[in-house]
Amino acid sequence: MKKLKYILPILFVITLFTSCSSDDDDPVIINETEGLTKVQEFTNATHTIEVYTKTGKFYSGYNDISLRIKNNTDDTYFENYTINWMPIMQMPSMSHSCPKSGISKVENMDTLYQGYLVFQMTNEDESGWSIKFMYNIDDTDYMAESNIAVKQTARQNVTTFMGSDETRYIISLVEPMNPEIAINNMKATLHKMETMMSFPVVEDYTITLDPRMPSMGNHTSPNNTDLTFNTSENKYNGDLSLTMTGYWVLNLKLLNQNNEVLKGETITEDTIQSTLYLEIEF
Ligand SMILES: [Cu+2]
Repeated sequence: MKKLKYILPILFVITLFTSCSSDDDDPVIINETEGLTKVQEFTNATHTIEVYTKTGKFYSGYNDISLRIKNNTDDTYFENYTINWMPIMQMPSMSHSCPKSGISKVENMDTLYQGYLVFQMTNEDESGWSIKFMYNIDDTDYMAESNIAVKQTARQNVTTFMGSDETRYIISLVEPMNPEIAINNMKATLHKMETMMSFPVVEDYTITLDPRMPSMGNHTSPNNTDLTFNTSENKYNGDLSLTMTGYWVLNLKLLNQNNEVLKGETITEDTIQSTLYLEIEF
């Protein structure tokens, strides 16, 4: 009995040690959808595409979207395939798509794929949009399609506008999602509307930033920086300084590669808001 007293703790320590080691042959089980909430499933005869976001909903503006494809016959998830999507908004007289990324596998994950969509508008009852997925598993093409619900956000986190170059652009707010009283890392997307169905990323422009609080004499904040294009993220990055909680207007100007202003105005005593802006309230 005395011996057992010592052997048990030793065994326990050995177990701890072996279960913590990450040898290649024992698979580390991670929940790949942790922190995500399923929005809906797209089902066809053979597969179920599970679509996830952080909130479990689609919103107007920028949406990070994750997905995985389940085999309906044995409930396993596929690890290698190619997939693309076509979001469509059906309007009374015409239909159009929206800015979108490609869909690629999340680094260090087996089953989870990721991309983004920017819904530039939505109907009050959340209707109008659908997504069609086209994908290929082991040299066979498949398709799954469904209507989706897109909620309108309270504040303007996306804006569609005509530039002075007669091109229609879309800017969406990516970050901060949870603004703080601090210098926030601001990210935005910039796409142009080439056709109703094609919205390529616009590179190497500049988006100037002047955040203001209309309720408090339209004061600004120190240490903001303009947004410039980041090649690795394919988005625009800058610093957004927020000195207090409340409602802020992020006044913007869009400049092309020659620094010509395509849209927006400098804030002065007479011009209290740019015609190009986003909103934040926190
Ligand atoms: Cu529309």
